[in-house]
Amino acid sequence: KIFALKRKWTWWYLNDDRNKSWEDRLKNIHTFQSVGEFWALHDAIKPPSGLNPPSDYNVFRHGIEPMWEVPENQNGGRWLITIERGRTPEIMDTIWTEILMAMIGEQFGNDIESLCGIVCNVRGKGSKISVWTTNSSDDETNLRIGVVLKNVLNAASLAHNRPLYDVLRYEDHESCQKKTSSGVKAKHSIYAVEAP
Ligand code: M7G
Repeated sequence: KIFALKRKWTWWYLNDDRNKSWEDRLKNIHTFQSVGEFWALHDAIKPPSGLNPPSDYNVFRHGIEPMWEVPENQNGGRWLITIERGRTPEIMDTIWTEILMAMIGEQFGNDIESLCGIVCNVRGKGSKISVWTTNSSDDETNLRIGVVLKNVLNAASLAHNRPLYDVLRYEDHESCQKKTSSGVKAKHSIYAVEAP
């Protein structure tokens, strides 16, 4: 039996070839619309921790390219989870798979229409996982998406018996593109554990 997903998703890979432009490094690997196809792909390719930095995985709603320039991302932003250098690589793989399952499993309800996809940036200096949303000014929707992420990751932290993250920070793509060494100011923050 084929367990159908509600919509199509495309998995992309940005390779580590530093001699090529960013656009030329980005390739779409496969579009899937069933649970079986998703797991076959997920298990056939390397987990994020097996990629050579700098490279990325992106899983986006079919039809949305994982780049700032397209209309769906032009005014968008991202919920960002930073994975410090010293953390075990499995943490990144777990966060990646947990958010992926939540996303293709429709745990965001109607807000999925505002969610474009998820990104894993594998970097030597510390990797990042982010969830891209289409309108960085739509605070209500972005905060609801953030709360679902928090719930998914807190449940996964319990299941894996270790805290997977400290904080989710929302920033708009525009400030990321203009970022200086001082970093980007977050528009919203959601902590894994609220301050007492
Ligand atoms: P990054 O991969 O988001 O973060 O951006 P990093 O600093 O952790 O590596 C690194 C560089 O990749 C940017 O400065 C851009 O040159 C390029 N780049 C990243 N993104 C997401 C895009 C994009 O959406 N479009 C284009 N044209 N370049 C991008």
